[in-house]
Amino acid sequence: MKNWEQCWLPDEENREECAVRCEGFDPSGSHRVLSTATEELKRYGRFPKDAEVLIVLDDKLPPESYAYDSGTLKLTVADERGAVYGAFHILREQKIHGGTSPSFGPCIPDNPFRMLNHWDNMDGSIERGYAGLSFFFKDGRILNGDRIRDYARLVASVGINAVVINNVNVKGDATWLISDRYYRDLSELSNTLSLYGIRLFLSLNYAACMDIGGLDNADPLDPGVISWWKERMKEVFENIPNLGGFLVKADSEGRPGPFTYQRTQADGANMLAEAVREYGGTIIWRCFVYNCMQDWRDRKTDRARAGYDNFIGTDGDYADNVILQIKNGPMDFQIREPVSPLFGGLKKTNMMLEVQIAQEYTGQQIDVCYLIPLFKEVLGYHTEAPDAEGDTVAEIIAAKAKGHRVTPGMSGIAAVSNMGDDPNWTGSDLAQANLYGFGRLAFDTSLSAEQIAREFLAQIWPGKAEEVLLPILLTSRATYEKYTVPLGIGWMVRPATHYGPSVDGYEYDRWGTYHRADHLGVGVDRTDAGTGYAAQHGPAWKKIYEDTDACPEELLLFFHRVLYTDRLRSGKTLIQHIYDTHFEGVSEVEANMESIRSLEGILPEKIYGRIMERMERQLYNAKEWRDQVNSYFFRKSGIPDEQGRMIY
Ligand code: GCV
Repeated sequence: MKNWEQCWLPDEENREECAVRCEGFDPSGSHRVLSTATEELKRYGRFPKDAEVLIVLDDKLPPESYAYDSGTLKLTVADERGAVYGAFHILREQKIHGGTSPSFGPCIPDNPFRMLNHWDNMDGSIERGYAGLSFFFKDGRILNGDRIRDYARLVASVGINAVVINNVNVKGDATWLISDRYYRDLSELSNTLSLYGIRLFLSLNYAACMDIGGLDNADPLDPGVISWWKERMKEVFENIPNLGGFLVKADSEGRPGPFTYQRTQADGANMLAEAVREYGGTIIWRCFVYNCMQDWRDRKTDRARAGYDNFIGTDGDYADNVILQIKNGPMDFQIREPVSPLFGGLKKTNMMLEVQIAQEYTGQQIDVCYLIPLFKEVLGYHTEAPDAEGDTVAEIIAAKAKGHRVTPGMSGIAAVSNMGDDPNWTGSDLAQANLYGFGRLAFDTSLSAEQIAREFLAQIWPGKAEEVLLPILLTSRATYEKYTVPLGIGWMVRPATHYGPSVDGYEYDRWGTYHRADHLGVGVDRTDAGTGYAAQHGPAWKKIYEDTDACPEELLLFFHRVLYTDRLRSGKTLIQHIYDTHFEGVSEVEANMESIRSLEGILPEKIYGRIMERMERQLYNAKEWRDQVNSYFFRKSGIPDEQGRMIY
């Protein structure tokens, strides 16, 4: 008996299996992925009695794509992965439309890489995990079996084609993943993933040549280091089938990297890329490189600048099997940030967008926070200028942008996973929408946040529950933002855990995360007169961001220091805006709780209970945020709330 759920996937029903015939595939191949697709259709598909579904290979279609003709029950596919995605698409439509699927397609994935990054540690814990423990690792061992198979099925059903199973902070046992201690288990795990067309990636310790190789340095230009990696990669790729390559966090938050040897990030990435080239391997190199030992007194150093400053000079220096993975914003997955200026800045480098569906700073899968609206904003952002063409982040990561030279197939989107071994995979039932939505959006960036939410709800809780939950999901990001951090300034979270308010929690610390509030105002000047960050966005955006009247208001405090008495576009003073939004945020959570109460007896009891339990915690959290933020600014400014509400 499995103690985990199937989320949006169809339940197996006792019905006659349909027949599935495949045409055009090489008869001598083993076709494991194709068999997965046919199995899914046979076991879960709903077709007329005695019907036969036909899967036809069409090599004119772009990789991984598919189309379905419901009249003839013909699924035309580019390859075996296309068959899996096509099969799941049919099942999804059948579930939504009460048993029948319309024709669709051709459906062509926008992004070559559609990836999940798990931050799982080998002891079973998960860095920033809010849904239980790891299902990949336990006590230094690798797990396999039904749960992994169901994981692969679940994520492949929304189009995920690559996963990194271990934390980017690679220490201890995890460094040994590239050694014979783990080859056998990794190879089994990789085989399971490959059934659903998913490539396995591992996070790599840049200093493995020292930590497990016994070398005295990790200089990427040192011949001894180069040959150690070459030999090790040969062994690794020979022993682990279906291995796609490696994700590397170097020179970041205490992790080793090429800077120690006065080499560039490109030197480090290229050295590894050469070692994996022969095996078709890819090196995904993160741009999250900044000084985490900053002095809070220093107002010139700006963490927001760091990614761009560290990487822009290396544009064009990377091997064609390197992809730079860039977080959506220049800081760290805050509820509101500008889009990283690296996307527009790098013109000759393969790039991948990194988002986080683990809700580290956005409510930790306790508070409802549907993140697809945020991801849509990032994808739709014009990197050159608001009215430019062919320059959005979506176009850049799909290798379709003007003026960007990239290697075909070497770009895409990755999300830091929100999954764990909780029965519902994501702790919060509503957080499943972020997992579902990320996959769907990565495949088709033109889908709207609302379409995705509707699709998700229609499969999992249709009818009245869908009606009630849809507006809650769609407004949840705005609600969360209202009761937490105002106007893009970020942080104000409790250090270490990152859940709950602590306005000055990071203010006098070393992490480069300051709001600079005093008795007159709050915000960071990132114009040329301040840290100069705005200029990284190029002339058109610099002009907008530097002008307080033109700057998107939701980012005002990210770019400017503003006085509490300054008026916003609404006519309200900044301080009144802070008070009002915090009261509104809490009221919205209360209203959401009330609407969810109407689902008692409609949602399955277990799910209703789980959702309400989290809503209560969210309400408590929202009140803490409201009262701590409002009191903090009242005490700093001495300005009372115009409406005389309770501020402590
Ligand atoms: C895995 C933030 C998180 C860290 C995380 C890091 C990263 O700093 O708090 O837990 O480390 O980002 O993305 O590497």
